[in-house]
Amino acid sequence: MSPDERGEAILSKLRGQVRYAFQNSGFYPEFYGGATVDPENLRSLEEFAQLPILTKEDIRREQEEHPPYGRFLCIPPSEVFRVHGTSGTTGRPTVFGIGHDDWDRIAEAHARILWGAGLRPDDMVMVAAVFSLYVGSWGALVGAERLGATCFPFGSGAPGQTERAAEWCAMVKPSALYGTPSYALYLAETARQMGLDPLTDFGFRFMFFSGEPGASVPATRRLIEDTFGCYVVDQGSMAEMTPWMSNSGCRHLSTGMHLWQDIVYTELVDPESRRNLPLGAEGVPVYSHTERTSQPMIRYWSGDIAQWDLIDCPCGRTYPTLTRGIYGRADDMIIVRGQNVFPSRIEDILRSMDVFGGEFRLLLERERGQLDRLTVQTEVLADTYVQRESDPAALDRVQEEITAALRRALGVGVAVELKPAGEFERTQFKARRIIDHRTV
Ligand code: 8LQ
Repeated sequence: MSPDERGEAILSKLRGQVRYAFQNSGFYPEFYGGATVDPENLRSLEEFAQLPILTKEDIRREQEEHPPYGRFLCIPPSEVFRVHGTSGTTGRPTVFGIGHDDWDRIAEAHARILWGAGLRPDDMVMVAAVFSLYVGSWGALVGAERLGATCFPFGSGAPGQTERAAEWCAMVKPSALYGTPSYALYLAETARQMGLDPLTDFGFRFMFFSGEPGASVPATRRLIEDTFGCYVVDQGSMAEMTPWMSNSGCRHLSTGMHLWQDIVYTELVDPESRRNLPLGAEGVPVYSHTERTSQPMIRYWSGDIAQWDLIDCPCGRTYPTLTRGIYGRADDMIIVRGQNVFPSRIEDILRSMDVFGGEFRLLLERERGQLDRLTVQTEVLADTYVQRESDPAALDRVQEEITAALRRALGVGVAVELKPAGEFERTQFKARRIIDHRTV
């Protein structure tokens, strides 16, 4: 559809969504108490953009006062078909109740989007993410099921499970994989330690990822594609926003994600003024359900940083695109001597270097009255440490090389510490690479 024509269709869905939430939830009438527009009859997308923005804090507070769902629920609790939630590692967990009709619509949306990304009914999809409260794995599963693919719900997270995953990949040869980019790299490392070659012993042709940056980090994406001989698609908004695949790449996109605006409507918003930003700008994605009847989230603040634009994609989609994916979070952007530094940029540089050992950590420190200090702790290949025995300056040279590459790319100098490959823990879920020791 042309963007204008689609805008009309989206407005009609959003108008219905907001009216429905206003009339059927206990939360939204109160939340929209001071609204400058009529939530029961929005006349334009500009009016929609005047509704207040909802944050995770709002959800937490509401759910604490009215457990377990808060007054978001628009259906009787007995009609909740699935309960999902966030893990709560950074505060009180949030709960989402999903009705049966919504679950069906999620399956339908994910099937459409996966088809657009290149999945077909003759594929076998290995879901290599934990089956728990986390809705990532379940969302991938229902979408693949609805599309008619063969599903292989392997899961992840249990001790020894990655070794078993490698054995199963070699045995049943799934053609597609869902998980996190970190997990795909961990699986490859584990397979190699077992004497398996992910390129020749496995049969992947397609991998779709969500949950963390990686699939749109050029060097990481290339590494995964070369390691498995597959192509990679980046996906993912937020668990609360399921169908979370509404941000999705396609077969043709080398980085980034199209925004399937008719499924989940996304605005890009200035982090300070909170006003809508035009195409081409960088800002915070704010998401809205357009077809939720159980627990709709409207204008939900992601806290992420991305840039959006209209691009001429060979897939023919006219949606706006997050051109470089989601590359940072507003709150873990590191400011080093006035320069904004995103961990995903550092990842891109490190992974493009031959000596890189597979993992890294970013150590943040601050002393009283001083600016933030960033140390990049990076693994380097074991060979470099072996080489040191005959050539004591080998490590210094590698350190200088990495320091220079980071300075060139980031525009500021950062400290670099080398560690032998295998030093840092691998993850079966989302990587946590920032160690924040800023106490002052
Ligand atoms: N996040 C999620 N997807 C991302 C991506 N493709 N690139 C960069 N960052 C991404 C269930 C789905 O996996 C979505 C999900 O992970 O939901 P969560 O657990 O609620 O986490 C949401 C956050 O993960 C986002 O705000 C991004 O910071 C990150």
